[in-house]
Formats: sequence, structure tokens, C-alpha cells
Amino acid sequence: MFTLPGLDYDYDALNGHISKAIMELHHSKHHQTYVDKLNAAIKDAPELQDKTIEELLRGIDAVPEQVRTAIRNNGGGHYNHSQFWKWMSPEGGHEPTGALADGLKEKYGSFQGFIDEFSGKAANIFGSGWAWLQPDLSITVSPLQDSPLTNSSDNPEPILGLDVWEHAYYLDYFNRRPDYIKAWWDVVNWAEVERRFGESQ
Ligand code: MN3
Repeated sequence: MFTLPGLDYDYDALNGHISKAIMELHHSKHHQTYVDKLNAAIKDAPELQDKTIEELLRGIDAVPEQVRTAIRNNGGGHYNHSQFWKWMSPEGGHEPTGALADGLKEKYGSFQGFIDEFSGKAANIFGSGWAWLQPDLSITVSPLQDSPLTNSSDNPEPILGLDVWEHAYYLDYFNRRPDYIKAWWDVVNWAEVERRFGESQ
């Protein structure tokens, strides 16, 4: 049984960037639904119930076909959102420091160069999906609730990810995804990204 993780901050903590209405709906309804549907999908498959969410996604090809899509989408949704909440913080924003800052500067010319590249890729995802920063500091995108883990047993976990599903921004920004992305940088929890980058090296 998987459960909905709590947030490290209140629903209204990101107000001004991401509203309480979005945070509450996104966490208590959307994420909860992924958890419920994931649990329903593994209910009759005892061999899947001891696996971690990472193991389920990395081994998605080995999952019985009749529940594979449900686990890919809802398990992916559970994993992605569990990380996403930690990648944001009311104390977030500013710029990374240390080795991560140096690495981004080296790869993208400047911190702003990285922001522009990541924002552009996220803005251009057709329909629903996610943009990711990998431990090697490359930027990738995935459709729906896929992630670097899906379908690959050796991909490392991403160190940062951005949800660009409309449910993540529509109540605040309507169709203006680039405005949401711009506001999101103000709440990015760089301390957490730095921690993950450090552990991945
Ligand atoms: Mn979402």
C-alpha cells in the first residue's frame, strides 16, 4: 500500500507564486488519486506489493500487462509528485551554490542560460508532461507521468523536475504556461537540488 506523503509546508506557503487553491487540489486530489489508483492496480498482484515505487517504475516492462499502463501512469504520478513537493519551498528561489552552481555555469554559460534552456524545453512540451534536470546536468522531458526512471533500470533519479500539466497552473495562470514556469523558479528548493546533486556524483 502506498500512501500520500505530507508536505513540508502549508498549502498557502507558496502564495504569490502558486496559490493555496492549486496546492491543495494538486496534492489532496490529484496526487491522492494517483496513490489510490496505484494501490488498486497492485491489489491483486502480491508480487508487486513489496516493491518500492522506484523498483516498480524501473521494472515497468516486467509488470503484468493488464496493470502495466495503470502502474506506469499512476505509479509515475505518485513518484513524480512525491519529489515535486520537495523541489519547492517557501524559502526557495535565488540561485544554487557550490558544485551545482559551478556545473550549471560550465554547461550553460551562466545560471540564467540554464534557466532559459530549462524553461524553453518545459514550455514547449506538447500537452501534459514533465521537464527534468539529470545528475549529469542535461535537461530532458517526458510525456504524461513518465520520468527518467520509467522503462530504464539504470537511469539515475532526476535532481529536479517541473510538472507542466495544466492542473499545476491553470487556476492561477490559465493558458500562460511560461508565466507559471517563471513564477516556479521563485520557489525552487535549491538546497534540496544541491543535496541530490551531491549524492548523485
Ligand atoms: Mn501534477
